[in-house]
Amino acid sequence: MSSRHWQRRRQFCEVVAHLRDCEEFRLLRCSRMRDEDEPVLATFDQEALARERNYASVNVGVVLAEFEDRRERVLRLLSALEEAQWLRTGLHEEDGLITIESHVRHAISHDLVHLRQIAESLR
Ligand code: NI
Repeated sequence: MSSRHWQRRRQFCEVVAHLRDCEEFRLLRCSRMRDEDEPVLATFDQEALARERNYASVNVGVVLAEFEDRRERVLRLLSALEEAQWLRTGLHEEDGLITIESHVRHAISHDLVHLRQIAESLR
């Protein structure tokens, strides 16, 4: 297979691994906002994580399954929330005061950015 093929395949793996890790943080942040009063939510260094978890050489099937598992856990958490709990807050290190709701809205546009990126890499 061509080197361009491998290059695109690697990019795809990296994006999926990134989405998996974002979902892991999302789960943690949402559950902390639900359970604690205005927790401080630390940012994470995406580049460092990519190196540490070796995004470039992951098994895409495994990573997809891990993403799915975390996404499902986030959805379970969200669907169990009472309406008022959507407005529970956290203090995000970069974005300041956020709510579970605003965090989820942000997640949706983040998904779209990366979906577009994947679609383009498949052209
Ligand atoms: Ni991203």
